[in-house]
Amino acid sequence: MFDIELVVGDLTTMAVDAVVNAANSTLLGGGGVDGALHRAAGPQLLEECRGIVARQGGCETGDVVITGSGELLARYVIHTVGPVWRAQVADRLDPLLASCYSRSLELAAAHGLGSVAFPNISTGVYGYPKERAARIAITAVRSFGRRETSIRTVIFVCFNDENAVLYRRFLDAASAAES
Ligand code: AR6
Repeated sequence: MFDIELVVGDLTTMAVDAVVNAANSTLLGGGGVDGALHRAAGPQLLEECRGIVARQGGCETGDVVITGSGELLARYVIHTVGPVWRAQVADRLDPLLASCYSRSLELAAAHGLGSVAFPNISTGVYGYPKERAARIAITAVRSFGRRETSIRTVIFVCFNDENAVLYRRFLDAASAAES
């Protein structure tokens, strides 16, 4: 199991091997953390995303692509697309959100990366209930952590206190259950 850390702050300032972007399927930027990452990274990031779009189209919900990071401190950006919340089909959405986390880590491991920082995917513009999303994120990351890979540290970066409180509670409960 790798270390799982919780940070309350701004993903764009994280000095890690990869930051994960909560993108949309066009990969061409947007609001929220996506807009913040593109602004901080500069035009190089959008250029690389355009290259991916030209080669393979965009990115499906639950899928991932990797680019360089422009002017960010992080070395890479892993772009993933979370599901848009719709209560009527919640059971079909949960595995897609879990896939954002597990496939991001798979891609990071395939590149031999050691540290990855995640935002709270889908909990902003895409409207996922925060508690439900936090449980899914932590379960997916902890379950991936049983594998032997290059990854040593995963950081959940919460931008607001509501998410931070949820993550702290669920992470503490998971550690207590283990000891
Ligand atoms: N650092 C860390 N977390 C942040 C930051 C930041 N700088 N800014 C926002 N958050 P969202 P989504 C948090 O809306 O719900 C975009 O337009 C925010 O508080 O960024 O997956 C994309 O292009 C929330 O908890 O992503 C898509 O169209 C979390 O990041 C769409 O939004 C995710 O909120 C994706 O929606």
